Amino acid sequence: MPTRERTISTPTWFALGLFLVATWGMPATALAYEVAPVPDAGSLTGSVRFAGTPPRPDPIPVRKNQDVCGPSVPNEALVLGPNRGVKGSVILVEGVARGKKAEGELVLDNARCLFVPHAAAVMAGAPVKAKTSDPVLHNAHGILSGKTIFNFALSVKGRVVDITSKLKQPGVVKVLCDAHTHMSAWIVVHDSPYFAVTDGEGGFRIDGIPPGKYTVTLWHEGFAPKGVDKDGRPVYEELRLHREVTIPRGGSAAVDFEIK
Ligand SMILES: [Cu+2]
Repeated sequence: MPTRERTISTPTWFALGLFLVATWGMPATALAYEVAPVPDAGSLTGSVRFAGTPPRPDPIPVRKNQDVCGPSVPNEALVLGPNRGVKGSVILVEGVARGKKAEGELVLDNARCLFVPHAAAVMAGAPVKAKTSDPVLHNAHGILSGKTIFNFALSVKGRVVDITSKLKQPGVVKVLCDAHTHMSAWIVVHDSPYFAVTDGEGGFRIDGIPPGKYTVTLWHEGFAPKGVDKDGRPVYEELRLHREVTIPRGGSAAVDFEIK
């Protein structure tokens, strides 16, 4: 019997080639998240603590509008609470494709020449607004992977800009005010609503998680100096730690991170 070889037709190769060309260089897109009931949901609690002797970064000098902003602002890269709990660490449960609905709205304020909150997290597509409560000109300039994804002037006290549509891709967005080189903030955009930002004591809690095994990521903006950016802002080595966690049916799991 003659051997019949399976061959791929020229049009198929052509189509495959077009697909490869079309997808080459595209950022990895997250799986579409689906809101669904979560029977036997579990929760994740934990903390982030600083181990060892914490560095004490210098205050950041203010170069413009000192009459409103003051001569310097505290460096918010590493903010420790009681027992060296690390405030402003972002905790992400990875790979949850179905589950609870995202709730609430993130408002990034410019208040007394600081972005408030300094570190935040949001689900891609969930409502986010930037506003200013100050009498000086600020802007909110969002950068993801070295590219500007939004840049709005916040010129009038009370002005609110909706930036929801700019935060559709998961990733770590650095926010700068180009007018004030002492100002910076972070928005971590996640592909599901399963995230938390540690409180003033370094604690966090995430509820409504479908039972199962997950990788949990800790992200922190870092405190080990890496130099300065083009405007002289201090830049730090970002931290990412990963842990495997099993969320039990209707129960709670705990994970404690240490950074140093
Ligand atoms: Cu500003």
